[in-house]
Amino acid sequence: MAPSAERGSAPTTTVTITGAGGQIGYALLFRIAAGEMLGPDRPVRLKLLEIPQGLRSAEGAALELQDCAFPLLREVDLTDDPTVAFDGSSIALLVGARPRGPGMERADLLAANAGIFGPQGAAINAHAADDIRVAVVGNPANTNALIAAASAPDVPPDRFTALTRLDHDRALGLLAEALDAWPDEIEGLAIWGNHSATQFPDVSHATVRGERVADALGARLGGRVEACAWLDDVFIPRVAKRGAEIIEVRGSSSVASAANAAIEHVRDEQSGTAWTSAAVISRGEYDVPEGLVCSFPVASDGTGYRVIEGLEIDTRARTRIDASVDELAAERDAVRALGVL
Ligand code: NAX
Repeated sequence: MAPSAERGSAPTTTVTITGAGGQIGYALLFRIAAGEMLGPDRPVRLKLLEIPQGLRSAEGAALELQDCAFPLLREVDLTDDPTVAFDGSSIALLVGARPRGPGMERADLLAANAGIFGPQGAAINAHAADDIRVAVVGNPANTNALIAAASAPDVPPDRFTALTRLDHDRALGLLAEALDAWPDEIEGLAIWGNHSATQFPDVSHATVRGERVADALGARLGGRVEACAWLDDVFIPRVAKRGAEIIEVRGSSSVASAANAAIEHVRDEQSGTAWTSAAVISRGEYDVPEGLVCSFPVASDGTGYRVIEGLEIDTRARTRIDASVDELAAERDAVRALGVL
């Protein structure tokens, strides 16, 4: 117990992080405690959930948090019990997940993660605060979010989202490099579909310094045909496979960039944004079947992500979106076949 958990006038926000003893957890905790996710005027109470084998590592992180003497950090609790971890939680970052082991089929992976995200959804349903918002990072993120939401029938489904912000930021970074621009000079980029190799990083509505990205690329690469070829053959596969590229070069998976994207995802949902990408539960927008957790271009007025509607989708984009949505539907069907949904 902290000496004076309710010190100061601003109410303390309880943030739960699962998998807190892992790599992304370690990259997240200090930035959240420093106020980079919720802002410099919102004190936080961190609740760290781990499996028993991960508790020691989370405990070490908690000691380091204490050593930072963050003024906004009111309390740090560690537990391996989801009912304790989500008690009173207003924001939950579900990072811990079961990775694919050797010889594991997709159905085994989905089943193993259903065994994590189902009980966590149920614990959120029973114990979280009324204003709970859940962001799923652990893979397969979209379907894990679907399972958690289905296990929390009393929580509005739109409170559950999954992270495709890292894909969005990867696309922005690579496009900025190709256009010799700053990332914040590019607007209107979107990630559609699944956080997987089938995702569709879409520049068809994007502009750079007010000029259509397609035109700017054409001017740099020698024409529209060349620009389309670069998008299809270089940009889209490189964004979709960036995680594998990082593993190959760095020798381990994306960590700091994933934590950064998770912080931006929650920050923008809470403080508002006119345009970014996030996976949200489809209400049938753009003919994506209702109930799938699909990445769309989204906006937030501070009360949650909403799909930006009314964008024109050409046949090329439609084919790519459909391929990724088909994969999401197959994942949902596989989970249904396990009797989880
Ligand atoms: P680590 O293996 O370093 O950490 C995962 C932690 O989760 C471990 O400490 C483990 O003990 C814990 N854990 C496992 N089951 C748990 C449970 N039931 N309850 C609580 N904790 C549990 O992985 P890390 O590099 O941190 O990655 C975490 C997840 O993020 C992985 O599933 C990874 O695939 C996913 N990613 C998602 C990204 C996205 O954009 N959506 C990008 C980065 C990352 O690949």
